[in-house]
Amino acid sequence: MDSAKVAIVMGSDSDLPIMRAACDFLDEMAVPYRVYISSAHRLPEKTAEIAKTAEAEGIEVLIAGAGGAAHLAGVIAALTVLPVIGVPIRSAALSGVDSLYSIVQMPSGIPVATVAIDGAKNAAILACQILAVKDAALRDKLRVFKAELAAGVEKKNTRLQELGVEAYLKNK
Ligand code: RP5
Repeated sequence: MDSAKVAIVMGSDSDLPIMRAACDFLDEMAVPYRVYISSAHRLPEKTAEIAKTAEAEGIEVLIAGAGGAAHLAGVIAALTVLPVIGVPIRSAALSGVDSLYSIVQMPSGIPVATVAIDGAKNAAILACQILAVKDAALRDKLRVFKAELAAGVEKKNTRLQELGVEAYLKNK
């Protein structure tokens, strides 16, 4: 058994280019994870097994990304008491609004923490923040990450003040 703390599940390999951002952020934070393709509709028993065995396998947070009639995160949340973060994947027909509504509108008692459409990176950041409640080293890494975000905005603002709107946009 590995020491994975996060399980990333997605409904199809077509979700992988988006869900990869979650893998990348967990790699950056050196948080071990497992990644699965499963499906609430096409492979329901396997999805249930992933959800039911996660806790015993040492998983502490699950991230589930799916598009369209996106029931993956909700089904997983129904089968575990671990926190589940849902990533609505942008769909061709309805631009991901279908995915968003399917994931966010959970019935009372079975919450899924839903991020923005295609918000896989935010899902991983939130997963790290959940793990960091009892991991001071990870908390420090997240502080550095957020300080870098702030520094990036400061830098852009300084440049905007120096150049003005026209030149800033021309040199962007
Ligand atoms: C969902 O249906 C998947 O999560 C994916 O976002 C969408 C389309 O799947 P594919 O037809 O590309 O396999 O279950």
